[in-house]
Amino acid sequence: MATTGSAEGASDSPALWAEVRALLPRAEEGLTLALSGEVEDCVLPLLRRARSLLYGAAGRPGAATAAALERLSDALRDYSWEKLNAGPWREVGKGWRQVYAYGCLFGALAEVAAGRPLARAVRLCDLGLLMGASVLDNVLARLVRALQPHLPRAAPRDGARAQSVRPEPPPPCAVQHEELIPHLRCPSLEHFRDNYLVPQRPVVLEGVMDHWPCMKKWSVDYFCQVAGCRTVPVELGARYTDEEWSQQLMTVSDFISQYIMDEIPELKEDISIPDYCCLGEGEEDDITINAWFGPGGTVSPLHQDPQQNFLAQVLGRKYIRLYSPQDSENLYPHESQILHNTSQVDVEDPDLVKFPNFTKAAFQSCILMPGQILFIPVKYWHYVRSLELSFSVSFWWS
Ligand SMILES: O=C(O)CCC(=O)C(=O)O
Repeated sequence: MATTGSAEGASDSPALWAEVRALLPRAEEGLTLALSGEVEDCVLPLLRRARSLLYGAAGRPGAATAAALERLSDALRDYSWEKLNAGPWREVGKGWRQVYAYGCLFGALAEVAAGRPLARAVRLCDLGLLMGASVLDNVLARLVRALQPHLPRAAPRDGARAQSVRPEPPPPCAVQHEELIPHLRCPSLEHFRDNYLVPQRPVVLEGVMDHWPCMKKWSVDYFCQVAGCRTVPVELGARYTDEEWSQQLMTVSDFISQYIMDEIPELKEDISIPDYCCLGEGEEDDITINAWFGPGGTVSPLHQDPQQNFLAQVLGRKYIRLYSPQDSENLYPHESQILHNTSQVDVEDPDLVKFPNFTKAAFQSCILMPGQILFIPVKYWHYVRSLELSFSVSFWWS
């Protein structure tokens, strides 16, 4: 139930504090502050001090306690931020990421305790989720979930009505002189396994996602309403191989308003894991679900991934080309470790002087329409260009 009092959703309510406080262990000893990696000794007293401030207050902490908690949060976040940015990400110790998550947690709690608008508390939780490592049974995810209903829902964009009726998708544009990826309507599990999964052949699946709520609900206005205040990583640039490509953290609203005109549970409730994933060997929890949201013209350069992929198209159309892993040599992968899964060739405008063997590589293509799911076998090279504003969901499974 929303108890918001300001445009940004105020937290000035004892009931909200009680709800938030209930997410933490009851007793101070329960909040062990255990870290799964070494950190410098000077950090532990700060963590312990923040914990005792939280548990020292009988009810909602007063203004002075909230301010002290905020200062400790700033110190913990500043210090661990340095460590997070000191070298390659894979070398950052988990302990430092947990310290950052604790810093964000204490900061978000200080915001709620101080009765301030909740947007900053939500931002701190998102930063902790993105850059930190899980603490206290993923308390940041639980906290953001508790705060979100108290935020006001963003109004639809200027002059736009929330779209309840989705526009008819534009007719498919023809892919000429190209070998088309076969299309199939709801094949049985056995048929899919024997003819596509086992021989590792791509296929576009139709009718499989018709019943997913996202097919009726998702629109740009819906994203603004449900997730407008959430912070997500955004890739800036037409393609990640470009020099000027970069990543930035920003809110969904800012992204949508700046660029169209990243772990959001409400949107996940509107999709289903395709039944075909049960043919894999991994557990359902091991499936990685990613959302791909971007304006027309966004390109994912030709690359390969180490898992099977179902790419489900919800909004807009995408032009997709697939090349078999057997053609890898003709696709000129980058030599650097970080980009070795990405081709150097600009697929739709290849430099054949530099990459003469590229013409030897055979490919299949399709225009993926809303409601269709493309099966991309393990390590199949894929190139994707959005033909208009597009939202897709990928499921990486093994
Ligand atoms: O849709 C896209 O732009 C890229 C999708 C992709 O690369 C993937 O699902 O692995």
